[in-house]
Amino acid sequence: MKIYLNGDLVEEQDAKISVFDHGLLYGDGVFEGTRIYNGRVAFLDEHVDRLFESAKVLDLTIGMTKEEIKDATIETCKANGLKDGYIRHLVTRGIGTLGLNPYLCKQASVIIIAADIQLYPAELYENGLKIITAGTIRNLPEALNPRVKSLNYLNNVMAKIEAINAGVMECLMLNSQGYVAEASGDNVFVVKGNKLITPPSWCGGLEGITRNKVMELAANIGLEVSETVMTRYEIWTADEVFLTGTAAEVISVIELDKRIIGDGKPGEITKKLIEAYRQFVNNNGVEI
Ligand code: PXG
Repeated sequence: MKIYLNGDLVEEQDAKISVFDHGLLYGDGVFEGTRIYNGRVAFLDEHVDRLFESAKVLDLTIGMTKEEIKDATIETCKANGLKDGYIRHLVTRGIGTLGLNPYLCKQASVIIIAADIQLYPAELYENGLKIITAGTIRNLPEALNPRVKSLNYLNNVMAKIEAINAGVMECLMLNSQGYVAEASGDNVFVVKGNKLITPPSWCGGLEGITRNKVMELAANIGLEVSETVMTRYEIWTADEVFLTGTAAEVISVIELDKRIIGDGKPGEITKKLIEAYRQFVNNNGVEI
């Protein structure tokens, strides 16, 4: 596998960074996860825009233009002959001293990995996902805003540990006020009648690119879509619940904390949106 590392395509075993890189020392950096479908990169502009926005919040200078990052992405996909897969963009603060000061790091490191993707088993798309509510609350937007896709993902890792230890693969994360924020690596949606709701990102979630597309697709099939503050009341009383994310796409949630949601199987609206999303990503994107 060839990895893009600071302007070069290098073999995986040569793709190394310094132990003095602040990405490692402090989780100081940003990332993106993007999919390749049918020889096309899905939502490349959106992911690169979010990468730059996350970097901007951290006052991290990437040292490449958006166009250069996009060209490097396509080049990396080509070098690995990928038709379907997953791209991880990483921008770290770069090499510095054993001190927090990011301004002593001269140059950011830019890494692009294009690889195969590990997906949820197909069976879970047929039957739905069981999740728990994590005790770990989502990072406060007033502190490290969850809209920043930073290399410090410990908040989500802590929640994921709870999910796995409870025997499930995902979890719901609440914010400090008890409102629903998102899942550890996905956004959350509730269907009730003809209404589709998802929390606004100020409740403590990433503004998911899948989420935004699904809101558009849902409006196209006649649903009344809104960003609404919600508690678990909305989930307990929902007709359908589903998660969205680059890796998961759209996936039904059928249980929360062992309590059945709706009628305990993927609902008709969720199924329609799974299909509409797959249709979209298989027919759009930037050609490799
Ligand atoms: N919330 C969080 C915390 C995420 O990390 C999403 C929501 C969904 O956003 P997008 O833009 O992807 O619709 C994410 C994205 C992985 C993996 O390997 C996780 C994500 C993306 C790609 C891979 O678990 N999370």
